[in-house]
Amino acid sequence: MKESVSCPKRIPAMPQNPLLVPDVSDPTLARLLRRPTGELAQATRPSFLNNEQSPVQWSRSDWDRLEANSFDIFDMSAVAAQFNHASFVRDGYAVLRGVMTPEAVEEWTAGLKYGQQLNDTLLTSDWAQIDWHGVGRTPPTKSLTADEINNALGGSQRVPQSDDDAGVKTLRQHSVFAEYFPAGHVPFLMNVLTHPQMLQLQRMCLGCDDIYFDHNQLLTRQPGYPGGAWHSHKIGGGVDNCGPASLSEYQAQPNFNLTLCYPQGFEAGDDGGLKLVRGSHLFRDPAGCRAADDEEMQRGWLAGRVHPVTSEPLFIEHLSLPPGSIVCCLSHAAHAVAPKALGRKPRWCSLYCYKKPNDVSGYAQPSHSVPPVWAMKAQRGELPAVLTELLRPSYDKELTGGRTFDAQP
Ligand SMILES: O=C(O)CCC(=O)C(=O)O
Ligand SMILES: [Fe+2]
Repeated sequence: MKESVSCPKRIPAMPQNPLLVPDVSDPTLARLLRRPTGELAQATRPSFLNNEQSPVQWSRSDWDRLEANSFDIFDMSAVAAQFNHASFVRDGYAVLRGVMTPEAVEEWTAGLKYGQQLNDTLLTSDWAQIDWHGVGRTPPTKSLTADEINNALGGSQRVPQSDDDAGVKTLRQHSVFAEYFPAGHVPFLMNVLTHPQMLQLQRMCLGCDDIYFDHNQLLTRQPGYPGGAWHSHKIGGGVDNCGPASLSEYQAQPNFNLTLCYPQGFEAGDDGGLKLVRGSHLFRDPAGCRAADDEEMQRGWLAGRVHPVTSEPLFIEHLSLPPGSIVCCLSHAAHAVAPKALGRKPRWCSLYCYKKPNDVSGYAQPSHSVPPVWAMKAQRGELPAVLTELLRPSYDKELTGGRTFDAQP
C-alpha cells in the first residue's frame, strides 16, 4: 500500500495523560515525549490557522507581557455579595450575575468569537496539511463528510468523534481544535485560566487552597442548536454512583467545579441557556441522572425526590443571565441546555473546570483533557509557576496516586 511506504509503522494512540503512565513502552511514542516541546507545539498549530498569538508557542517574554497587561476580570465585591459558600455546597451551584468587569466582558466575548473562528478554520481546511506524525499518529485515511463539517461549523461539541478514523480524537487531544483547551489559542482565555481572581473564586467554591486545573472548552451554542440533554459528570476516585452523601462527606471528595462563563449572558426559553436542579449533586448519580428533555426528567429522575438538606421537592431552574455572568457548578449537579432558536444570536460561553484533591487521601484526579504538550511544558519548568502548579495532575504521579485517567484508586 502506498501509505505504508511513507509510514511503515502504525503508532498507537497516545494515552490521555502520557506523563502519568508508569512506562511508555512504544518507542515512537516515547521519542515524541522526549522531544523539545516547541516541536510538538508547532505540530499542533497547522499554518492555515495563522495564529501568531497562540499561547502554546509563547516564550518567556510573552508570559511576562501577559502578567504585565493583566487587569481585573471580576468585580470581587459583586462576587462576595452574591456568593455564599453554605448555599453553594448545599445546592451544588452558584449563579453570579453580572460580575465580570466591562473590560473583561469585551475581551472575553472577542476571545470566544476568535476561538470559534479558529475552530471553524480547522473544520474547513485541508487536513492533509496537518503534521500528523508530529502529533503522534499515522495520517488518517478517512475524512469528515461535507454534512458533518457543515453541521459542526459555528458551534461546539458537534464534530463526530466516536472513533479516530478521521483523526478528530487526535486533533481534540492535542488541542488543534480550538474548542478544546481554547486557552492555548487565545491570550485572554489563558489570562483567565491563571488569573488571581479566577483562582480566588475557585478557592471560595472548593473550600481549599490546593486547587488544580482540569479542563477548558468553548461552549458556543449557535442558532438552530437543538438543546442539550440532562446529565451530570463523573468525578472518578470511587465517589460516583455510590449513593447520597452528607454535606461534610461531600466536601471531602475530590470535587470538580465547572465554571461556566457567559460574557453575553442569555435569556430563559429558547436562547441556549443553562438549566439546573438544586440539591441534585448530593445524590452522586451520574449513571442514573439522565433524560432527553425536561418532561422526561420530571417524569423520571426528579419524580418523588426531595432536596436531601431542605426536603423541598427537586425542581428545574431555567436560568436567564445578564452579560458578564458566571455559573459555578459541582460536576455531580444535574444540568441541561435549552435549544437556541433560529434568528437568535449565538450564545458565547467558555468552561473552565478546576478541582480539589481528596481531603482524606490527598490524591487529585488525573486531568481529563490537558493537551500533552502543556503537561510536558509544565513538567519541564517551561511555564510560569502558577500554571505549573495548576497543571500538576497532568504530570505528577505522586499527586495522582499512580492513576492515569478516571481509574479508581
Ligand atoms: O453549554 C452549556 O451551557 C453547558 C454544557 C455542558 O453541560 C457540558 O458541556 O457538559
Ligand atoms: Fe455538562
